[in-house]
Amino acid sequence: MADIKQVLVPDIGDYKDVSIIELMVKVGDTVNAEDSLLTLETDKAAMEVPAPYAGVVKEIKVKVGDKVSKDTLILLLESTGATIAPAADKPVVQEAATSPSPQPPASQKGSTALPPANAALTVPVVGERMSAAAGKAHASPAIRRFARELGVPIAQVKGSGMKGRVTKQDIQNFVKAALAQPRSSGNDNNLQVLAMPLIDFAKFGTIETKPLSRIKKLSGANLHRNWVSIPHITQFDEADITDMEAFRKQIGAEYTRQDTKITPLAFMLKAAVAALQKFPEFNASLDASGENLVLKQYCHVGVAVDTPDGLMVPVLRDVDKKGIAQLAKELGEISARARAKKISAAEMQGGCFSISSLGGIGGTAFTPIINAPEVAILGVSRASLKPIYKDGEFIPRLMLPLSLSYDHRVIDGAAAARFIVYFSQLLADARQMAL
Ligand code: CAO
Repeated sequence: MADIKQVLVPDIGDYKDVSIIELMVKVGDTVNAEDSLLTLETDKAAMEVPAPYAGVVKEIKVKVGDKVSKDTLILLLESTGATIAPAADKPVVQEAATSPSPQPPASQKGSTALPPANAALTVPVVGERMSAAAGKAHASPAIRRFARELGVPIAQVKGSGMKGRVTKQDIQNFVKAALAQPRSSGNDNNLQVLAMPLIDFAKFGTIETKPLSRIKKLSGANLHRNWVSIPHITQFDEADITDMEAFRKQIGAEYTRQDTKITPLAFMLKAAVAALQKFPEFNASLDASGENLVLKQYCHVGVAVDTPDGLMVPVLRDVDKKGIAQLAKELGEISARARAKKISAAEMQGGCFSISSLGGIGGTAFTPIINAPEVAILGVSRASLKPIYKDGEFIPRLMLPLSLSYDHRVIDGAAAARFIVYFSQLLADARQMAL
């Protein structure tokens, strides 16, 4: 008779109501003792919960986003009779060994019971999950986070630990080897800057400390890397969108009845595609050596979406093959899903170019940060009526401010000016986009 057992959250110390951020199994999966079942994360730590014995997953009782504590029922596992994981119910705190944060000086070490912000809690052995057979790196959440923060593609790191696990030392060796590469490499991050001073803000008044959201922590590390490692230049222009707006309003009512809101951004996606096709070095990335340009034959465009938890950039696929109404529909759907935290990591990958529109909010110009490995990003601000001198008189025209940031290693200033002028002309005469 089938031996179906309940798998509960093991003892996770003082933590209660911890969020599930990843489920690693589904119903029907066969797991070995110690294979990871799910990842839990608090603001301060991440940990994986191992299978206490080998078996087949019969039913899953939790989902991503659920909050669990010790003894919460996770799933039902039909035992296949293999070994019980030793110490699977005894999580271990991995601190200095895995934390990417520098240790504070002795004078600042307090009696705090919690691990430092980036430390990870893992259950022994199983922390290093991921099947090598599946072609993924064997690494604990803390090691993966460490790699992410350093911008190290963990799949490229050869693991020297038990069963090929990637260790902290492997990541450090990978970084050392990368730094030893010739300086022409596109990945040189060896910046020597002063450390930020440690400031006790409470000295100056009442304060409250609020942890950054998970999205902000992840996107912050990427933004920082892109900001310091790419030589950015931002080229500004204004597009006359008077006629485009008249047309958009004319067709808008009809599409609103079909539940599609056509905003200026849908037209800009289309114009961006035409400009990317005319200037292919904008639809490109530097390869890992920094010496070759990878030109893309596809056209996926990322759109920055402001969500309550921070900035997300989901990618609209094959924008060149879609019309303005379909793009508007997809834009509405993808931004709604981003705000509802229903965008997968895969949906934020593969972009060729990004558009960041703050036009619905306001502002006259800004300098967007390039979303590497892309080489350019278009910032859009709020259109306003301006007096434009034409045929001997000033006439009111609706002008849209554009800010194009580009990677100066790949794109020359003249090419950027040509790109943005062409883009502006397309918006000024939207009929050209149909050609
Ligand atoms: N000028 C004037 N009005 C504009 C405009 C512009 N450039 N762009 C949009 N609008 C109008 C729209 O037409 C809409 O008007 P109505 O409600 O009267 O129809 C209104 O502003 C709101 O538009 P929206 O913001 O809802 O829709 P959108 O398609 O323009 O943008 C999205 C969608 C998801 C990009 C946007 O909501 C968003 O999140 N923007 C923030 C992106 C961000 O944070 N960027 C900063 C990243 S740092 O680089």
